[in-house]
Amino acid sequence: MSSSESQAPSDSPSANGVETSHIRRVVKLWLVLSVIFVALTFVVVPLVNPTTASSVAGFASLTDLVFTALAVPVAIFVWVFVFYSVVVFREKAPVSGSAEDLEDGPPLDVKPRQQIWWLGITGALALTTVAWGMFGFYSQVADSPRNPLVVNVTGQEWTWTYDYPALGVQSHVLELPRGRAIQFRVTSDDVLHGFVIDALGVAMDANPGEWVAAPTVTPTKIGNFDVRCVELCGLYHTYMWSPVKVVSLSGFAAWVSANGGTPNAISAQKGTS
Ligand SMILES: [Cu+2]
Repeated sequence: MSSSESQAPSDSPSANGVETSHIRRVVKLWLVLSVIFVALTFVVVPLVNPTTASSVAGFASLTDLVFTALAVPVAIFVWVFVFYSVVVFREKAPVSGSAEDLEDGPPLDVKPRQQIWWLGITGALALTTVAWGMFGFYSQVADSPRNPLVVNVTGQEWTWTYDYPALGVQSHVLELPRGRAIQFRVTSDDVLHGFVIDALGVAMDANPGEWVAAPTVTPTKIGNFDVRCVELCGLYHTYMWSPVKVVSLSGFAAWVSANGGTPNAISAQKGTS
């Protein structure tokens, strides 16, 4: 006898009672696991996030934390439903005979209340993430200093080239002064690359034939960080993992001089060229 034969028809009061008790159990499981894992999120995410070493990196880190905390209950909701269904509604007796011996469960009823909740909650979550990103981007644009030091970044298989047009310097190593607003403009010479410096909260596409400019970013910590390419761009893609050095203003001026540039322009750049 299959399990569905022992159940009452779906519109009977006892079937509704059984359904309600299943839903209650699933919701309880979901709530308990969500509380545990959201709490864990607040412990683990700050540990695995990169150091925040720029004016915008803090917002990037906070976004990671908030979006993970929002996503965890959604993921647990799906997993709890799947595992509960697999365990509780499994066909327990070994299947014998033809496929016609197996019966389908009762069809699902349309429940407008559940649909409204479902659409309301998922819609609100989606709109929250959109609004979060829009306000974050707007505040970064609005806060951008007027007179950034422009760094033109070109990705090519398989290296990055950095051009500081105001300083007359070109380099394959990215060197930046602490406390000076930087504007990256990014392009590619060949295929798609992705220019990412986690510690500075910078992530931009490098598209062939197109320059992309981002809001300014001001390095706030002296140290060595990493640039990585986040588009699989060919055989030596990993070669595009390269160092970023954030140094003091005077150290940066010395580096510009050593590379044949004009350090006087570091703070004097007007507009962009
Ligand atoms: Cu690449």
